[in-house]
Amino acid sequence: MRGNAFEVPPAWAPRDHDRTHSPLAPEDAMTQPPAHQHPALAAADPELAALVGAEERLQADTLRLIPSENYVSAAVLEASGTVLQNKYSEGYPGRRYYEGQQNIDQVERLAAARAKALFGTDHANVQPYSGSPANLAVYLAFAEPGDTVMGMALPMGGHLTHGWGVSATGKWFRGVQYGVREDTGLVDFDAVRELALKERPKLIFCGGTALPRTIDFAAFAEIAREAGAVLVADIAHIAGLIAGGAHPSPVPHADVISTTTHKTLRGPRGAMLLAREEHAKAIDKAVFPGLQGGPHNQTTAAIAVALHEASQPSFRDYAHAVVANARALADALLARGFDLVSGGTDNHLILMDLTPKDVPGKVAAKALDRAGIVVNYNTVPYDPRKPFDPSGVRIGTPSLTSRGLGTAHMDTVADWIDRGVRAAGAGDEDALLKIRGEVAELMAAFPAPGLPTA
Ligand code: DSN
Repeated sequence: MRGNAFEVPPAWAPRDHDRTHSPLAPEDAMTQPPAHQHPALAAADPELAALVGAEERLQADTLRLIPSENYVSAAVLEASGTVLQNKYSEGYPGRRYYEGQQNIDQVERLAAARAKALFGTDHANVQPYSGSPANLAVYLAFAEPGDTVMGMALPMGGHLTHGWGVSATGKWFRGVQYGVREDTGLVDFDAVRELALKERPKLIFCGGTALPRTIDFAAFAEIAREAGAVLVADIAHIAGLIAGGAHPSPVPHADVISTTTHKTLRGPRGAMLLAREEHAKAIDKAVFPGLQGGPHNQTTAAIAVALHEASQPSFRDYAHAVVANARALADALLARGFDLVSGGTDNHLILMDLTPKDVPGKVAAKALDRAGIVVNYNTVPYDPRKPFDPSGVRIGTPSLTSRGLGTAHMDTVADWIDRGVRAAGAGDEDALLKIRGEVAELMAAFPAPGLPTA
């Protein structure tokens, strides 16, 4: 199967011949391969360089379906590997504890200004190291140890840091948890309201890690208001969809917005906290000096680049294509008898319950990995199995969309998943190997952003 057997890749994914024969539009520069193959690294540490090279090949050859992953652009990669990483800059622009901030202050101001403009918020803190520290900063800003906090239960699709028991947020605070209805897989807002009014939490988190449906921020905001709670929208998974207009924004509804920058937003591994002006001081104080030391300036720079890319018209196309691909893939899986939590998807993510297929999620995930299809095993709501050996598999379309695959490819992807899961059940390694070859052939026709093309 070659790329030309399918629909033409969209504008954000120019093919090799485009690069050779036509000048790149500025927004297409993001798809250029890195200018070098890590020559300094190869000379200094061949063992490590070989591992990086192997990872580059793995990311090039496989169909990456983990919904929280993506391919960053060459520009984001370059920014995150700059000498900005040599600099300490505890504090905030204009208020640092170290000298020599002439450039760093501008980098951080640029990143924060771009975040505010893209999401339409009063305030942006771009220093959190990643999503979990960002969320912990929110606790520090608004709650005291022992206070009640409320979030979606982890096995229902929430996140560890939303007050789940094994996390510091569930040990140092009193976490109360809501879920989804067993019959629909959707949030039961009557139950959420009842719990919030009974428990009167300081914080209510909405959002999570395995939610295939649109988050009703307005409904959560109304409940938070009634309960006197601060509403925190954790948009880590869907930040890119929101930026691209493919999911409603929490900005008019949430007091604080927490997000990582490396999922659908397609930036470096990092995070941001966005807030109304009234909460700006509390958030900043909680991040530094409350929780962190010096920000990772090379990451801040790469976040700025990613935010610039996400403000381009082509990123809107990307965000909508991610959702269109996920819907097409969900339909193709349903047609093959797969049981999808909530019956489908509104966003980038699909959660499959493999119980009717009689294959445990972990067995399926590991078999698909051998077939060149990278997914993660996942609990499904009301899962009778344990989290380390659950019933489900979680997939998503951000990465394949970054490579330029479109809705016309989703039947093929569903077919591979179907054959892979059946091969997993039957222990048919030859079938998995055959799929791996087909996957590699299609992937070769759709070079990934940021990866060498050789
Ligand atoms: N680890 C992330 C995910 O995969 O969804 C959440 O933090």
